Amino acid sequence: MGFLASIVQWFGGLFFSKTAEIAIVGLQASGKTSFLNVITSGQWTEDTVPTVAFNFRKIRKGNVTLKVWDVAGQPKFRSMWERYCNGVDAIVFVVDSVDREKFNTARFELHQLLGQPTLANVPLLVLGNKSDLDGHASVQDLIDSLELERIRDRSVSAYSCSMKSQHNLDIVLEWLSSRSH
Ligand SMILES: Nc1nc2c(ncn2[C@@H]2O[C@H](COP(=O)(O)OP(=O)(O)OP(=O)(O)O)[C@@H](O)[C@H]2O)c(=O)[nH]1
Ligand SMILES: [Mg+2]
Repeated sequence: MGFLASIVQWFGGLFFSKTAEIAIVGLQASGKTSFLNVITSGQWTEDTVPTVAFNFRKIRKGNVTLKVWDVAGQPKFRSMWERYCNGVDAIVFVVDSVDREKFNTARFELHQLLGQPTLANVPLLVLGNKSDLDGHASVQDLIDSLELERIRDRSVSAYSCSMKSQHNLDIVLEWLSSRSH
């Protein structure tokens, strides 16, 4: 890149930097905190502990700043999801795509959340996590099991991914960055 171009880009980063605020929700042990750790540090760590309440981080990617709320997934914390999702640019709903016994609960909690009038129209990204493990559900399985076709008042995207192998995380980060303004 030429000197002038790099100066222009540097100023562009200062003056045209954009922000997206994101809330990550989903059942316990689906991999929300692992996601936050991987996008913050680029590193996979096995030893997460169940989140109490929430984690918050600001992450800079190029000229986009992501403000990320990672909200706890255990039943006693789920009534807090709406509060953290209120006013964000996107909701990320993480599912353990191997733990099929929990798909019904995941569907219930997802539709319950999206039914909140305060969250109307907020774009949704569904992540079927743990694609590194055998027997994981496909994206189509998730669309069917979570009844994503029923959601008509907002844009919905779904990807299969793995925090451990970082499968599809580039696409996911691009999707999040594209919510910035
Ligand atoms: N194999 C595999 N394991 C994963 C992956 N992502 C997360 N895990 C594991 O799943 C478990 C739960 O991960 P967390 O990130 O703590 O889950 P969480 O959704 O934040 O859970 P809560 O904070 O309780 O809501 C941990 O043992 C992780 O190591 C993945 O992509 N592949
Ligand atoms: Mg967590």
